[in-house]
Amino acid sequence: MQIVVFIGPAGSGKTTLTKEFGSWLNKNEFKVKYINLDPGAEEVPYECHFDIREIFTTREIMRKYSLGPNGALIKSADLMLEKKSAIVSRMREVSVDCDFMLIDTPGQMELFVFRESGPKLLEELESIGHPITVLVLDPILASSPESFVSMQLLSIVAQLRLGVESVVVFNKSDAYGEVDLQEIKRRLMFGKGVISEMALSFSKLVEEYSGPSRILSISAKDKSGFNELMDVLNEIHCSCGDLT
Ligand SMILES: Nc1nc2c(ncn2[C@@H]2O[C@H](COP(=O)(O)OP(=O)(O)OP(=O)(O)O)[C@@H](O)[C@H]2O)c(=O)[nH]1
Ligand SMILES: [Mg+2]
Repeated sequence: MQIVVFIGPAGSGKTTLTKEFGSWLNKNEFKVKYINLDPGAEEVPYECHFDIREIFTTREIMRKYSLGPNGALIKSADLMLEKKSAIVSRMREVSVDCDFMLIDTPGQMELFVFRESGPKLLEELESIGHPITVLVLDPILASSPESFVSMQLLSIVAQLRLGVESVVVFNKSDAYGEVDLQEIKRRLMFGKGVISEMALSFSKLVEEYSGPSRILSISAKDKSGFNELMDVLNEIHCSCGDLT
């Protein structure tokens, strides 16, 4: 069984991708289970096999603790840690008879990655299967070579914090086109000044740890790039020694 955790900045398409990649997997005869870990979600477009909102919602937290939206989001992240055992135990039940467990996470990526709940939850999930994160990004965040490298670094930071391997997907290629890696590389090579030099050396460093095949352009809306995403997930899944 593969556990795929979709993380990423607000509005990058995590929820849409969870739904569309899941239905694509279904059509390819895989058994899929869906988990929603976003307590702030109003609606989710897929059938949840476990939904954090069964335990609490961000709206309830705002009322109960008289908090504003940001305070409630932080409290939600910390509650996730408090309720970790109950959450993982529900996930364990759900993991029976399934090929892929797809996990949707909150838009406030920093809460999942930098507070304790995300790393601790993923650590516990290792007892069920080997999680892989998919960092879902908007192509607008890679509009210059320097911002592209910043996103690569974000992926490395997520790997360091969460302790699991990560794939970067630039979503919404239907609207923005595919991210041209060759062109970015070329512009990085010929960039002038300290910032460009810094971007180039960071880019080399990132490639050492993740490789170019870990960056994909996809469209959740058009279901394009899913074969490539599947190939990379399988490659990581096999390289971590889990051949189930
Ligand atoms: N054009 C286009 N729009 C997309 C794609 N994927 C998602 N969107 C749109 O992007 C917006 C945000 O999508 P969501 O799936 O809710 O993104 P999210 O990352 O789950 O958002 P939060 O959970 O609120 O952070 C919606 O309007 C989607 O319809 C895509 O592949 N192409
Ligand atoms: Mg979402």
